[in-house]
Amino acid sequence: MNLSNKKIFVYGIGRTGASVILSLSRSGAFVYVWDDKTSTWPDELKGISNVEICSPELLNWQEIDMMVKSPGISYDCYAVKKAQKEGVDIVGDIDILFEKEKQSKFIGITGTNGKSTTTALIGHLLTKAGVKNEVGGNFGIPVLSLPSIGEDGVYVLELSSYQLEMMKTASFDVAIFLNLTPDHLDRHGSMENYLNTKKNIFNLQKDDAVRILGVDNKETKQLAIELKKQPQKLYQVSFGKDGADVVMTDEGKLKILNENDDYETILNFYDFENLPGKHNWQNIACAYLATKNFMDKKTFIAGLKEFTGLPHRLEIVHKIKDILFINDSKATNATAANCALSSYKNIYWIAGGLAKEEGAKPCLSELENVRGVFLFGDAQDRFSDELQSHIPVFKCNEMEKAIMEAYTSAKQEGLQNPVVLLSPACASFDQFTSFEHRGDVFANICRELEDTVNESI
Ligand code: UMA
Ligand code: ADP
Repeated sequence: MNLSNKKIFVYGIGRTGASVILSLSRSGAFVYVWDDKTSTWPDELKGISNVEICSPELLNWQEIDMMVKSPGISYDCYAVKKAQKEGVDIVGDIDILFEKEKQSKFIGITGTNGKSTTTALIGHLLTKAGVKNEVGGNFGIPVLSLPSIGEDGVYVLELSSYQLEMMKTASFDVAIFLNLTPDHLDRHGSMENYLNTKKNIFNLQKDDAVRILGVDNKETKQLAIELKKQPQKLYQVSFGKDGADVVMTDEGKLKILNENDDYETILNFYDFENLPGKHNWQNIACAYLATKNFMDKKTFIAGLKEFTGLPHRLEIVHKIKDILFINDSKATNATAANCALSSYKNIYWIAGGLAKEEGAKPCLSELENVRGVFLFGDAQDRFSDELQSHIPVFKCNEMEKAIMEAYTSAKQEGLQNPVVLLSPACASFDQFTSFEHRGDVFANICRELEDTVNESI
């Protein structure tokens, strides 16, 4: 992609936009930029050349060669419609990286849940095996801020539906689609549209590329039928279903169908307690398949043993006597929260925030181990209505009160190995700036709680 002297409109100056502007300006393009909320330049962009702020309404669209849109900006806006009308190509940062770094290998990871964990795990395993790699994308590191890694290097990219929606040229050597459950439906409109954007990850893959698909959801199972007709190697990954190429059995074994049509046992998930919960089995299985051409089984197992998981995902942030405090702030939808609820006994569940379309109802099947739910934030009344005929509900308004009440209940009940679990099943933006902020606040309050207890002893 020769960008020298091209005129490019960059819409959005968040994390993606800032890295795009820097990269384009270094390539010799002239960049017009706009952001609906920011009227000041981020520090890293101050003083760079060939960049000018211009609103889409004032832009001379006839002279624009390309528009780069940030993933969070919907297609349903003036600038996108105008670009489409004027025949201006709308491109995302993933395609730009791919065009710049075609010589490298690309592993892409998508799905509703488990993307970040699987992405980080693959990056960690490659590093342990001595394979040069860079990890980024929806993971929080914009792809155009990643360094060039040459033909021996591997880009491991977490891809959101918003990024996949824009992708038109990137081709993944290995593409993983973990699972699909309702999320982001406000943006995509229907599960069908959500699926269609996600399955873009398999588009444009070369015939010798690898596809890894979790087939335990209705939509992904159907997709597998379509993909099986195509030449790329497809691994169907499933919890206990006969017939899948890769099976996670009830006993905790990872089994893979070999050339003789026999299932070969690769590992026992229970040997890796650093990644708790059955949902992590899916992440481990997919990471195994994605990395098996880069390392032997021994190296994989040694690397897996050392992986400690990511912050804000079932992260033990504190312990007071035998009460564990677990931060699962990244559970921003009910399916993710369900995984947490099925991973422990005697749970004092802290939930709330901005509810997704499906609310807390998908959690009704996983309440067996929940002693009570302590609610906060915008979703409090709705969650209370949905849950109160099933488990004790405590409306706490704020996170701090929810923690105090959950901790008090856990102490009073005196059950074995109790867990105070933040797994909100909601977005964070009503009371926090991000899921990380929400998780940090949770961890800090838990720590203060211990101090208070110690002081009172
Ligand atoms: N903006 C406008 N007009 C709009 C909407 C936004 O001008 O109509 C501007 C905002 O004022 C802001 C900028 O666009 O300044 C933000 O762009 P963005 O929302 O695309 O966010 P970035 O900071 O570029 O971060 C994005 C991803 N965010 C989203 O997709 C919403 C980050 O994923 C990602 O880490 C980053 O690129 C680097 O690749 C975050 C996320 O929440 C973690 N992702 C969603 C998820 O995981 O569920 C998809
Ligand atoms: P993502 O990047 O897709 O949001 P994360 O790895 O950050 O995924 O995990 C987000 C939440 O989903 C966490 O609460 C975690 O416990 C849960 N989770 C992780 N892996 C899976 C999976 N394979 N299926 C369902 N839920 C998962």
